[in-house]
Amino acid sequence: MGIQSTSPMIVVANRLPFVVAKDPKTGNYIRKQSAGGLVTAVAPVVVETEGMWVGWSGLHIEDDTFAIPESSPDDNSPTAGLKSEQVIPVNLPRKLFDDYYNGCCNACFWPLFHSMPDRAIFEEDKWDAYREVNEEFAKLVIQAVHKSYKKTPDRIPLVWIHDYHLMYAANYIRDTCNDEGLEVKMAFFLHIPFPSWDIIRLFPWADELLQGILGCDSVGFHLEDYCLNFIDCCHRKLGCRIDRQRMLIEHNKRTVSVHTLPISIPYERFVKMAEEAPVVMKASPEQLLLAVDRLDYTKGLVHRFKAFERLLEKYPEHVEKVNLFQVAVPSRTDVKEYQELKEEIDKLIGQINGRFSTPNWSPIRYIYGCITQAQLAAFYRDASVALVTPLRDGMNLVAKEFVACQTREPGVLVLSPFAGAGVTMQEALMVNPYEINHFADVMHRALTMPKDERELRMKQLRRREKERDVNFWLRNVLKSADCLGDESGESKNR
Ligand code: ADQ
Repeated sequence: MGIQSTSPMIVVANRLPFVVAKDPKTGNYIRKQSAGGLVTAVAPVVVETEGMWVGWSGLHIEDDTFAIPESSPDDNSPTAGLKSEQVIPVNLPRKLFDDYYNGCCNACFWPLFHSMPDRAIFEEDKWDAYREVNEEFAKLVIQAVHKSYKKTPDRIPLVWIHDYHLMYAANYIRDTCNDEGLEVKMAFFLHIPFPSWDIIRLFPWADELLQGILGCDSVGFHLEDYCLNFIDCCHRKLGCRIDRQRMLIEHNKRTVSVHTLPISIPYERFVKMAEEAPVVMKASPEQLLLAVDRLDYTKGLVHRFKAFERLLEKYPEHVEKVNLFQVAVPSRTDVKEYQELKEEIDKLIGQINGRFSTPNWSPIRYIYGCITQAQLAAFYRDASVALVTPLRDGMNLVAKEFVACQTREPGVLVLSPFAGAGVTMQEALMVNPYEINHFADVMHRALTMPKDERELRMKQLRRREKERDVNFWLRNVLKSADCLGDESGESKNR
């Protein structure tokens, strides 16, 4: 029996749970699967509850006849059970989308919420676009609520809004539903950190933003620290009455509950993939330090390469014995800052490889691109050390995926305390990525750690991640929104 929700779940996210693309052969629209853990966990609940998913399809479509394609008969992905009527695409003009997505979400909220305010650009027209797009999403959510009541009139839908792209949508949905006499439950979850009041107040329209989030009944963050930051902001910026202990906020005569909900991964799926994946890298005496990230300045790639260079200087015994293998997924490639970061990284890798390479060995191997899930699982399984060392990160799933895939010789996780994962994954070797010298020492320690210590640490890490996987997270989300059904199969509402 899967996870039971008492409410039909209407997920609202920037992206749909799959990409819609044109089949080059037939010219028809088809679904292309995305393999994220969130989709794997949440899509079955949407299917089960006859819910809906509202999001951008990845296309700018001028053709009015566009419709979401049905899943193909051979589709065995978690979204296969989602009928096209359950998928509501948001279609936006290119310029508006660009102002909202690149101008506001990526150029302002992303750096600001990662406590890097110097990188954040505050522009009123981009904020206007953000609000407009949030309203567009909200209008489609209201249609979805109507549809939901038509299908299951006795069940109050749960509107579950995701992430920093949609912090302003809730009040529009709430007010319109109120006017139209539609009862809804509303929850919000933020996938990135929520920073302190001192950072949030730099955003010129912070009050509106906070009020936007408070339009929901329950609000979730990965860490207690993020929850407390949010509560503090509502108190200091909006003057709300708050109860820190019970994590409650009073706003407009309503009480909003705040919840610590650390996200996780489909643990067993990764174990299975690691057990089944063929070896991808040919055997060699070298030890592999693995890093997997989106190419983003928050992920600390530059600091990591510099620390690796220091390792080779300080501990020359690793020369010809160790490889740093960096997999970087292209991200936000039309933003100048990301293009510059890529150039900086290309240059740095070239310098380090030029400096240390020998005729039969280069220190850094680098893939800039996407790899398959099976390859990823094989890399995780066969690495000696994983370097998960962001400068700041809401949670970081790579740390958890690595641990799940450690099905053979136990490796070592090196983790930054500035990733949300650093709070619970205590058996990792912790390192401050800004301390380059110490970082090199920690890499050395990881590479030379005795097997019994590696085993002990990895066992604990694996046990915790197995217990608290993505389904554990989802159950807690539903519980916090007062929607968790009876898992014996009964589901009740009203
Ligand atoms: P992200 O910043 O995208 O997510 P992360 O949590 O590390 O960061 O997730 C990245 C995902 O991409 C992982 O599932 C990983 O397997 C996958 N991936 C990475 N490299 C890949 C490659 N080359 N090919 C294919 N897949 C690859 C945001 C927040 C995080 C938070 C998550 C979830 O920034 O802090 O953990 O949301 O809430």
